[in-house]
Amino acid sequence: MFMRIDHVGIACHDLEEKIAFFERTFELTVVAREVNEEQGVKEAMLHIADGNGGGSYIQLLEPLGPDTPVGKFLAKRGEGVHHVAFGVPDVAEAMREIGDRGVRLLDEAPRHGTMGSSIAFLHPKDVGGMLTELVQAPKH
Ligand code: V0V
Ligand code: CO
Repeated sequence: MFMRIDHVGIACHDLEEKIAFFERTFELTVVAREVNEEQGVKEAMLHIADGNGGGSYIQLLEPLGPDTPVGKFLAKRGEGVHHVAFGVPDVAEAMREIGDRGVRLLDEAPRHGTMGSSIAFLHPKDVGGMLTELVQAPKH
């Protein structure tokens, strides 16, 4: 079902500062930036490698406000790893299969994700404390 790790999402207070840190420290390059109002984030994707069915990235996330998933996370836990996203061939199918296995889905239907992807989240309490995202890359 999982083809690869698509991205690791990292919560931060200052997106521009963290982009500069990742670029100079790890020699990564920003390949996309987006404000996603529905998810309450301003985000940047830094490319790491290309793989089976798509690339792998670091996703840097700055909250659009305190009452958003990343805003609440920062207030509670501070900066750090916020979620891990797995690439799947078909996000709706993966949601059905995983839901049938008893894991709570945080989305009823796939939502718009970065770079034209379709995404859905799984409850962290049902995945060993890890907020998990499913990502289907856009069809070309
Ligand atoms: C909360 N918890 C987490 C967590 N956030 N555990 C691990 N990782 C996280 N990121 C824990 C929290 O400590 C609580 O445990 C429990 O889950 C319930 O959390 P809460 O504080 O009561 O609830 P909320 O209101 O903070 O909601 C948490 C959830 C929410 C995960 C339900 O953040 C959510 O719906 N997230 C999905 C959407 C999202 O995160 N979007 C931003 C990324 P204790 O303390 O009770 O033990 S957008 C993105 O990735 C995009 C656009 C993309 O990739 O394209
Ligand atoms: Co993400």
